[in-house]
Amino acid sequence: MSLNDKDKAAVKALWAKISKSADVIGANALARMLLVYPQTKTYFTHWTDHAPGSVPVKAHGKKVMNGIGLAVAKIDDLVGGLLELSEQHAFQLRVDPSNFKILSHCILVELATTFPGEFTPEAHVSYDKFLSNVALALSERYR
Ligand code: HNI
Repeated sequence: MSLNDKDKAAVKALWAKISKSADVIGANALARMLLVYPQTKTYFTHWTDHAPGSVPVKAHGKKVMNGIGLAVAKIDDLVGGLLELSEQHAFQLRVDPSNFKILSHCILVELATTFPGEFTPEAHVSYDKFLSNVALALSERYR
């Protein structure tokens, strides 16, 4: 489902409030993914530690949220804006695209628990649509 102007405004408004906490959200979302969906750990066998709060989890959580920040900036053209990241995940990292939905869900859970006041039903709907579209854009180069 494509994002309408209301969704885009809601995504940008919440991002403005939470972007300073992006590193923490990313690290927690990633840690949650690795714990709850242990099959995702197969992509990170080169790490020495997969525990919540570990150095690689924190560093990678930050990178992922940089990607989400890029997506917010490119919200009017997610496919074009995320093409390079899609290319990397498809051809270098070889991540099965079904995992994008899993991580998106973990990000939503983190947003909801960290910002219960700001994560209104309206923000929830718009972020759900936004992250679905991010996952779709990241899948672009797999076709
Ligand atoms: Ni992903 C690297 C963004 C989902 C596995 N990933 C990155 C980088 C960004 C990024 C940014 C760094 C690229 C670079 O170094 O130039 N990843 C995103 C985003 C999502 C996502 C925005 C979805 C919301 N990645 C996933 C998922 C997996 C995944 C779901 C696997 C389960 N990503 C990786 C791996 C790397 C990676 C593996 C390389 C990590 C490393 O240690 O080098």
